Amino acid sequence: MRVAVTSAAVAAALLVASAPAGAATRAATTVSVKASEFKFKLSTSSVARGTVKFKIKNVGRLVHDFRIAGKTSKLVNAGQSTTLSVKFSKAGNYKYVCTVDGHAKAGMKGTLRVR
Ligand SMILES: [Cu+2]
Repeated sequence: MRVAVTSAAVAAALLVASAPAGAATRAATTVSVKASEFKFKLSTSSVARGTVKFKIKNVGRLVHDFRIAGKTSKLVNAGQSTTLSVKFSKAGNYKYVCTVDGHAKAGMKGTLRVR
């Protein structure tokens, strides 16, 4: 009897655990990115695998962009926003930078963890 109850509990736990993972692969994750001189501020430092929609807002005064996993957003003027959708099919650490000359070196870079 105890064995039966335990395996039912395990089965229920597995069902609960698998549901959010399935949902995560379907719905895109949104990450807000604030760009300024000379740093990025992301709303999260790690995301689940799948499509991530970066909502990039330039809260600084110079023009900036956002590059990750071989994809680069368009240049964003001060006060403007853009989006960049990137599909991450493998877990790992992905470096991001601003490609404007000298900006990454000045601090506009970081790492996003995909789990
Ligand atoms: Cu920049």
